[in-house]
Amino acid sequence: MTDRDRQPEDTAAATGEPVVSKPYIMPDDPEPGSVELLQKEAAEARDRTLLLMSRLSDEDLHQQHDPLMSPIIWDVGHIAHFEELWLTQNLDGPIEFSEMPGMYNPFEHPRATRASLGLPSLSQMMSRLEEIRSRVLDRLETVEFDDRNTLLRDEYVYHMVLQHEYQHNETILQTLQLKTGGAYAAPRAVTLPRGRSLADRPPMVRFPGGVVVAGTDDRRVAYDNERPAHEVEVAPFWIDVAPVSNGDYLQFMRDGGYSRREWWSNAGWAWLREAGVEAPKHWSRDGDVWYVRAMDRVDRVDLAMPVCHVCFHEAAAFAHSVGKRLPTETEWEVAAGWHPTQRRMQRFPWGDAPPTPRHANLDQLGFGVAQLGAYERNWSPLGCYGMIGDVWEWTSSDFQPYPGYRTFPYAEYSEVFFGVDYKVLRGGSWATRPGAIRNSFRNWDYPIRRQIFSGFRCARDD
Ligand code: AVJ
Ligand code: FE
Repeated sequence: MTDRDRQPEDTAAATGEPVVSKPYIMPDDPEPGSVELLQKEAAEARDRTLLLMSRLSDEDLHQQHDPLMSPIIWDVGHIAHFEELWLTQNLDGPIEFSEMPGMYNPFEHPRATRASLGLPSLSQMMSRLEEIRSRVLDRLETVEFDDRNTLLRDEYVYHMVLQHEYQHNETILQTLQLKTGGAYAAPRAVTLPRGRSLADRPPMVRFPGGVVVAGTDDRRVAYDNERPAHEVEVAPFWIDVAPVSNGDYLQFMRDGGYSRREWWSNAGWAWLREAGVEAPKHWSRDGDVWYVRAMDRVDRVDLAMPVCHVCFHEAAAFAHSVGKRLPTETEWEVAAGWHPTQRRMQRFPWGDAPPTPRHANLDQLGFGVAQLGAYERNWSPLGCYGMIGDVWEWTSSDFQPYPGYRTFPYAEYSEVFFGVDYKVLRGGSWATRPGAIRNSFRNWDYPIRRQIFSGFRCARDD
């Protein structure tokens, strides 16, 4: 069934039954670059959006659950109108991002104001999704993938729109984790594998220094901020084999981490005074025992899981407390993908092949992080575990353009955010769809943000 003949009543949101879509590229998939594959991927992306919405009431969808987040129905409308903008209007001639319909234009309406926009009801939104998608699919039947059109070459604009939906799915999950009025009943569809002790591994590995190639020249799916590939001279450094665990982080807390001024930067201390927190977001305490909530599940903090929901300042303070620092984003990328003998950057820690459910904790359906060591394929050539999946990892780098950066196709994705206000995060989280992550992918947020699925690993100089 294509989205075109799908009726609103068939959808998960209408029936309340989750549609568990096939998450990964399968051997019987249509050929890469074919219209059939794009159709299939578009339907699969939409199934996931609808699955995430399937247990939410109209009220849940329209409410502002947190000032940092949009009402979920806004994300859904924005997904649809972004698709309309790029895959109908824009294919035959350039149009500007600012032509996005006012209500769904993120620059016209800050997140905290979006609940008062008079957003459509769920059933109106379902019709809107159908209507736009049917025009997109009609247009796809006749589109000519002309190599002289940089939007269409290698189906770039279709991959961009798919990734946009995937990214907003992660945004929706951040909102669902913050949901008011009862925890989100996560449609858990997979049981995450158990971890393996990494105690037989050294705690850190060393990069001997040298010239590497960071970034990518891929023009099929990479965003403009990942390009171009460029040589960087990297000094020798050490980096943690694994992300910082809850056990490590509890030790920091017990060592007085949240009250020892000397471990915090000035900005970090100022944030801490104002925020007044004593643990990662979504942690709670009963006497001496710490609990963590992931959607509707509350468990004792598992010492073997990577710490999640910490901000840059907490990550930097932890690193300082153990005599380390955060890696730069280049160091992170080297640790994730540099192949020492082939002298090239791999697309993923395990090689160039896309992830499967056995490679990393991605794709949302476990609805939480997995214990460290759970994925035996998730090792990089340098010897780092878990650089893709579970938690985004804070780096020490500001979000800046690479040398030779050129905006493509719109400045509102990256360019308007470049500067010293944002820190780069790498590697994706459990809430990231596999099509929206690779070693070169750059995420960014303010250093005070904890609503994202963020953890970190430490590095140090030689
Ligand atoms: C890359 C996650 C920072 O949510 O602001 C979605 C992704 N850009 N629509 C964001 C994005 C445009 C972006 N981040
Ligand atoms: Fe967007």
